[in-house]
Amino acid sequence: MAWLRVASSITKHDAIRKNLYGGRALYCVKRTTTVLPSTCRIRNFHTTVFKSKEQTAPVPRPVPLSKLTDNFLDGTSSVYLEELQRAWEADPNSVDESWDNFFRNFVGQASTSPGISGQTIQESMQLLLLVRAYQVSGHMKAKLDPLGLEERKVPDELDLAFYGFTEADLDREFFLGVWKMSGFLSENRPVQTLRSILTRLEQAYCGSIGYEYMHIPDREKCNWLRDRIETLTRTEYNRERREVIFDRLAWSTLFENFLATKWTSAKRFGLEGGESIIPGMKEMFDRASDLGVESIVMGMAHRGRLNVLGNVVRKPLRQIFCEFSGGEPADEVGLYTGTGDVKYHLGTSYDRPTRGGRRIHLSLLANPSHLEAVNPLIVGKTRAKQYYSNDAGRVRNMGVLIHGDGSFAGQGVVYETLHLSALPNYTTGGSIHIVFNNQVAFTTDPKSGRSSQYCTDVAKALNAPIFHVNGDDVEAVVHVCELAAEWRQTFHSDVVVDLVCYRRFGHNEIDEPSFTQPKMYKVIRNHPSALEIYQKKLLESGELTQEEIDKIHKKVTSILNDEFLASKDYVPKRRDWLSAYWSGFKSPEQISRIRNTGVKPEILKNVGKAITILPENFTPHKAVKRIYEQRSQMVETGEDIDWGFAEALAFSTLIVEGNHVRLSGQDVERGTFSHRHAVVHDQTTAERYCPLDHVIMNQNEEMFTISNSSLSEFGVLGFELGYSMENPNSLVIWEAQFGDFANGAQVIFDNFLSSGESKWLRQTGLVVLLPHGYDGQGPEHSSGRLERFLQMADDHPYTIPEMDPTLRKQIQECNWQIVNVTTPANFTLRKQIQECNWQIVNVTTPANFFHVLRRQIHRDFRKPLIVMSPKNLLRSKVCRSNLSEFDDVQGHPGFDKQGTRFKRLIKDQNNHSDVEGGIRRLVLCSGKVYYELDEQRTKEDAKDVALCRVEQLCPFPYDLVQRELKRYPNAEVVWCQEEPMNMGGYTYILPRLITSMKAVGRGGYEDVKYVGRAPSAATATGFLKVHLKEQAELVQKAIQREPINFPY
Ligand SMILES: Cc1ncc(C[n+]2csc(CCOP(=O)(O)OP(=O)(O)O)c2C)c(N)n1
Ligand SMILES: [Mg+2]
Repeated sequence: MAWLRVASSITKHDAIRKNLYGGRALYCVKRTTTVLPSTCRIRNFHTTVFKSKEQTAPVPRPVPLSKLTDNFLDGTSSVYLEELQRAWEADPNSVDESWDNFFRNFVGQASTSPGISGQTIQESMQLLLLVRAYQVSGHMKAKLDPLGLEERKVPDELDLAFYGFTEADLDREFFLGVWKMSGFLSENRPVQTLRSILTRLEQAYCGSIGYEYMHIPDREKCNWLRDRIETLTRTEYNRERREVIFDRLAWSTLFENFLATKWTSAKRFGLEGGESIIPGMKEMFDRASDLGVESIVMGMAHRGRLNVLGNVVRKPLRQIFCEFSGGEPADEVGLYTGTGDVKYHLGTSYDRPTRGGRRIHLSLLANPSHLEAVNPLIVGKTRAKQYYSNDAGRVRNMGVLIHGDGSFAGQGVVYETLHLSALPNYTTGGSIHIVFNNQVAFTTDPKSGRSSQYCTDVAKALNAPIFHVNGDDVEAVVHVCELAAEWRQTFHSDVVVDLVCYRRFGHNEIDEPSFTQPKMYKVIRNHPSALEIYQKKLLESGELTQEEIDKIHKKVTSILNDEFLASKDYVPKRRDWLSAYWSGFKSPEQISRIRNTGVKPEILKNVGKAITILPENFTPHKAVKRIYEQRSQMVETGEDIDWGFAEALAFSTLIVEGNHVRLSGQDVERGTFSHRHAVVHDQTTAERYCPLDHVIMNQNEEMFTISNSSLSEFGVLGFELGYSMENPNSLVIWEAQFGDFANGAQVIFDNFLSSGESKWLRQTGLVVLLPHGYDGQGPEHSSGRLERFLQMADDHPYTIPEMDPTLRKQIQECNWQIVNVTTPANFTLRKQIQECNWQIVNVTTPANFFHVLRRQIHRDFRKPLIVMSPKNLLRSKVCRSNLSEFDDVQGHPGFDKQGTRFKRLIKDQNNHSDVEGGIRRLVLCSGKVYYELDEQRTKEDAKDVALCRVEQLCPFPYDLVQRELKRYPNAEVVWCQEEPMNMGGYTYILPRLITSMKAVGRGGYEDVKYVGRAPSAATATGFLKVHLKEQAELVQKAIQREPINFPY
């Protein structure tokens, strides 16, 4: 009967909704699929039904789903449906398209399909629930654990009996179609017996793959997946593909075996137990390449890294073996090699040929031990690649991340990185995540390691599909890996492959796993490898013969042996140094020239104008309008340039010179302290305008990028670091909201930024702006924790860098253009800054900020720059510079012997001569306290006190400090800071100042006086009054007539 099916369809729809909303009040759905609360409409039907009929058709009363029986057709619904069918028969266009489809497909079919004539509404609903249950929970019954130890309760919803079906129903035919659905529920599916429906459901959802996607609130995406999961028949690989898969699995397995036999007691964090990840990755990359991916940036931890390097990235095996034996490349002796790192942290990049005959560029980033910390870098680097290759569709460059099960569930940076995935200025069009889920983390079982059912549950928050797969079924692994690539290239969003496997040995090869996982390891000991399982399967099916299998084994083993032999004589041709864009950049032992950073006055004026114009008919907020007018005035008069404008001038002049500038962090567009206003908002239309997007004609939209970020430090700083590593011709900046929040990203500072060049020979010019300065806002908003960055600096506290004679010779012999090299100090300076791990500055003038930013780009090497940036100086009337300090005109302020450039130390502003014997005290300080000291000095008319600003704390400006010490031969030397004694610059400055004093014969430890706050646990007081008192005291003390007591 037509009724049955009509009503069944309606109830199907309701059943789905009820299922989805967990039995709560049903919702009505508009044709546009906008969901409205039930209270807003009358009934829980497909509302389009009412569109043309609201006036004529009787409105049925709601019938609770649980109460629905065939008899309900006797009620008002049947009248309604009769009406509907009659209307359709008279004019098919008079009813909604879905009903039209329905009637066309099924009315009349009943009479020719006796098999389904007995299908009741109840059964239709139950079948629909059954299919839904498999879609939602089929993965709970999937055979995911190769060891079979997993204890999971199969949900009742996957049991036929739950729906009232019995054995007797198995051979009855049923129809399942629902409009706008794919897979089992698509309208064009033939009728099937319950048995075959169930068989396919089991095959599709409960085999070696468990699909989780029903959390994705997008029908199109779910249907896309259903099309691929719920195919009419099972999809199979042909013989040719199987041979390739087998060959790749053999490589993966035999590689680990080979390492195990050659280096029996070495730690290598092998992937035994999860070898199928290698064929999986290879097939994933092949498929991605077929779909347009040209370059993949990869990140992974220790486990299986060597295998991935050798078999996937194709780093030459002889090189891997050579490194494994501890061989140092001959041509690197005497060159800068840094500290190096253990072999399972190293990265590399290669071009890999694909199965489809293309080439794909693969780069594996080096990473520290800290699990998952590399994630944001991968995404950042991928995004940078997309910028530099004009990959606007984000289809040619892709990030792939390999995780461990314990770390994916446990590390917060996983979530922080996932959360960048759809943000306009951070998205990369989706990353593929592979979780190497060996069901253990070191010695910790999942039940102690996570609260979620799966280790991948965090990805559900981002609506990523998750494909759990049994690692023993290599074909299933390959299948989901391909599917992941297809998903990413289709929907441009993240996707997760959860490769459920096991760890054949201990956490590393010398660990004893039975101490802690005795039961598991009893099973593992007798468990065949994935290769053995696959080999058996192919032999049994007759697709490969024993001879063919032996041949593959022999081939792989003999190549491994040959490469091992070759590794003994292996000498790298060139250093694994800087990649393509970085050629010509200098390593620390190659002296780079120092360039001036002043800009021609005409350029300054022109860009200054360009970035102070707002479009006509644009209505900025009136305070912002005033700021832009003031900036325009600054360009006009060349006076009183403030911090925000100096920064904008640095950015715009770099853009004019063709560089890419990117600044990101929390609220950076306006600026936390409302000083930047880089993006202006129209007060009537809410349109945005960014003047720095219009510095040059037809400026690329992203050439200047400024972006508010998600509220993450670890994730966003990591992202920007990865971004900065792609191309040196970019000024990439991360700004913390307040400096103290940077400690949420401590791993990035400790393990990447401060030590990356030393460990992995990779440079970065990333700039980090950390608002810092004591202005009474309490412990959490005063300090950028300067001391921590200084503590990680590797410039020597007791050795003043000397000019190495061989270096001088090297410079003379080479043909690099060297300008302004006049004194040994210049050589020293270059060597010092190139050798030091990073630069730390606390700059006090807008002009010096301009130059220190430009200096990052105007040199032939890259170094990270940490800036303690000001807060109250942003609006200060005294913290201003003249435009002449930015230009390169000889004789202008700012221009000295060497040209216009960043000043590492700003000498006293009182025109002192080379020797000033009458000065009783030399106060060295850094940052905004200078202005307070200067004010106090004026107030007390203390002309016999000299104030010197150490603008660059690291590397320490030994040369300039010595110069100032000599200038004031009789002065008491004071270090003044506003931070507590155990913080700020003191502990870093002290030994370096002593070294400088000794060098000029001015005493030692006891002669360096301290003025500042007492040691403290908290960075600052929470009481404004206390702050003001402390601040006044320290400033007065620094200027007081009486000598300062030692030490405090
Ligand atoms: C942030 C961090 N914490 C702790 C460790 C020490 N550690 C190294 S491996 C490991 C276990 C990781 O487990 P999992 O993510 O499941 O990877 P598996 O070793 O099992 O492949 C731990 C705790 C680390 N490297 N990084
Ligand atoms: Mg694990």
